[in-house]
Amino acid sequence: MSSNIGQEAQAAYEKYLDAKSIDERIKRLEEFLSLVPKHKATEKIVALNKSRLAKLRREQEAEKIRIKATSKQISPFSIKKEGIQLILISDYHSPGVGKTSLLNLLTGAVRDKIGKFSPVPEIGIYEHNKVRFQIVAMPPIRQGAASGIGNGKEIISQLRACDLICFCVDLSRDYKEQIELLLNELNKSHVRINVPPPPITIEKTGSNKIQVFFLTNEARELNDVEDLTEKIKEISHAGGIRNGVVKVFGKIELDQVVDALNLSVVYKKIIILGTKGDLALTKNTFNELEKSYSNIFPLVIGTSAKKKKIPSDFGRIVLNYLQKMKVYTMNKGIVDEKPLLLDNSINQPTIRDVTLKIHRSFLESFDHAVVIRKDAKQEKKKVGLKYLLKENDIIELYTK
Ligand SMILES: Nc1nc2c(ncn2[C@@H]2O[C@H](COP(=O)(O)OP(=O)(O)OP(=O)(O)O)[C@@H](O)[C@H]2O)c(=O)[nH]1
Ligand SMILES: [Mg+2]
Repeated sequence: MSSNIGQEAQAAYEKYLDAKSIDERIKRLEEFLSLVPKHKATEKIVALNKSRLAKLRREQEAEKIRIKATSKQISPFSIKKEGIQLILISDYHSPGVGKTSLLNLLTGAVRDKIGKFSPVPEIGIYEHNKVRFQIVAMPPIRQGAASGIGNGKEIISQLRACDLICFCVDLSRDYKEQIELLLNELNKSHVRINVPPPPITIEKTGSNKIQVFFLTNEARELNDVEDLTEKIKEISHAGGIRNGVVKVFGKIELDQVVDALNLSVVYKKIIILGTKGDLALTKNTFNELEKSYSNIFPLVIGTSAKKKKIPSDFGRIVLNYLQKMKVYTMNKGIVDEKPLLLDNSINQPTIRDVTLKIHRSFLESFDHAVVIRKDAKQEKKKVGLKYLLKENDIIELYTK
């Protein structure tokens, strides 16, 4: 840079050369241009740097647009979970089954979106007996969603994390077509439906090859345990595990060993919500559907958003289906209005589960608990961590 630009401008120019970000470079270059004396000898330098500045501003603008576009792409599908999350889905090829209408019926949200195609998730909160349910109406699922078609990856990744998937099936149209498409895409995405996770765990270890342990009586009583052990070892080996501990807790099939090795397999509970139950012949369709899919879907609920019909205790039905037990905590004699939901699907919950649900520190500093059970002989009881809980128990924890 020539010496006739002055010291200050020279210093600003050097700062510009050192600047890392676009914003910083723009700022330094503006500074330089304001400091450099404007005359014939500096004309070219000024022009050159004005052009540089314009280019930087264009780059800055493009960067802003890019950031905005990416955040827009991510945001509608990454839903912050709240309460018990229910996701409504349907078959794209049978448009307008009534998901947005059901969401509106349950939560009062999105009234103005009914009858319009929903390209992004719509969300509302439904409350039943102080339990909050987040209801999400997803855009419908296209054929090929499992391989990403129609935001398939984003939709399915949300389904994998939710508490309950609700297939919304229009009862006035071919129900089989709608259900089969959804089943097919979920199956391809390794989502197992309405079956408990297999009673087997596989953990990798550093050495000792593959060891198999049968840990319950049910597991030990399986036919030909030795043969099974060999097969499990072979499957694990083929699945890339050279060293590991396999624990079997109950009756298992070999397919389940393969599933246990595949981390992308998830186990989800799914119900069917039959929609438009006010239309002609839908009663017959409902009965037929319920019967023909009873082996996969133990719970099918008929609804009509038009007639505002959905069971008034829908929340309780969902909690039962998810095998959630409701208990209440108490602090200094005041019972919390909001229930605590405990998982009652595998083992009956205990006080220990309550401490863990509230905060791990409660388990470490636990002394005893007092349980109030309204219909029990002894209504109030001092108990320990292993005490088995029942629905509607009131619990006060005491720490050391
Ligand atoms: N007769 C009748 N019509 C309904 C019912 N529920 C929804 N509809 C109508 O069906 C059409 C589609 O309803 P939406 O709730 O927008 O359907 P959707 O599943 O959200 O549709 P997409 O967002 O396109 O997937 C609208 O015209 C609704 O008025 C119902 O219970 N009975
Ligand atoms: Mg909709």
